[in-house]
Amino acid sequence: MHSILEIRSEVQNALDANSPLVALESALISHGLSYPQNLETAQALEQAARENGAVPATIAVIEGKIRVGLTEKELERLATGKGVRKVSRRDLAIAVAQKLDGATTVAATMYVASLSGIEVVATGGIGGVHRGRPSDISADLPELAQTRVTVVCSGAKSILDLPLTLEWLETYGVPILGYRTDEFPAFYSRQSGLPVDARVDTPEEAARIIRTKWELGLEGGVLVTVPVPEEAELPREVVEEAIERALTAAQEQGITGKALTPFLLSHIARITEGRSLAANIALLRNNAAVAAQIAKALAECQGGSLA
Ligand code: PSU
Ligand code: MN
Repeated sequence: MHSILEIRSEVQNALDANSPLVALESALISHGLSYPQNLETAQALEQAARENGAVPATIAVIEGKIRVGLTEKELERLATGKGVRKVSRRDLAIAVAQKLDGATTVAATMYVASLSGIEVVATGGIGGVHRGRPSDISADLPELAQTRVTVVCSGAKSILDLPLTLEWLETYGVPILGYRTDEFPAFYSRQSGLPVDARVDTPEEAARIIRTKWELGLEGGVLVTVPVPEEAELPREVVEEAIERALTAAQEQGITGKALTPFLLSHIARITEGRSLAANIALLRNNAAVAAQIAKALAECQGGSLA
């Protein structure tokens, strides 16, 4: 069997040179946003990573091949394709063996990033524990517990149960850093009222904690949380009301499982007349930029931090 990964040459060159890299998830392209904003956002995230000194590697499955780094055409294919499967950890083998197109969630992106040797993943919000359904836990959480990758995000999607999500991460030993914040961000809003484990104010401070964790032999990931830029923030009351309405609609229409997240997100965008969408795109771009800066700091902080 050939290598299970198809790594784009630009990405391979950066890996060989130990240059900074940022992996980007693709579920947000196929399932989080709609066309054409999804394609524009995917391109903007790659650009934000580049402008901040890292090579972007958007990860996806194309006709059964796990691709690390995509061409413009492939981004377009994910943004416009109808039958693109949302691929989390459990779906990876199915998508490969059945030669499907798949857009990877944070969990699957983390796994592929770690196989490739990429240390940082950027996204909007991770999955977590669903409100009122504590047994519906995103595969993103156990992935953070076991896979050695840093995930830069704006917290968990605010449609989730944030306190329960944080409890889960504590149980499984995932450190949560606040990037220039003392509070766990609430995706569309900058504050949640919940504390992070440590505040960091520079990419170097984040890199030092991440490297130290791994040097201590503590496997698994680190979560770096970055609040949405102020000018794009939505007031918490507005978000809460929109979420309540979306959750009620989901219940009435019997939406569950992997369809739930995309349903809630698009419903909330309609209720907030696009403001949630603008916030989502702004935080994604900002997270890609911060992720690139952390990747750079990590590249300059290779081992030895315990010495
Ligand atoms: N955040 C968004 N839009 C998304 C997602 C997160 O703003 O589409 C995706 C991510 O790919 C995340 C996934 O990994 O939702 C979690 O889905 P689930 O709860 O089904 O595991
Ligand atoms: Mn779920």
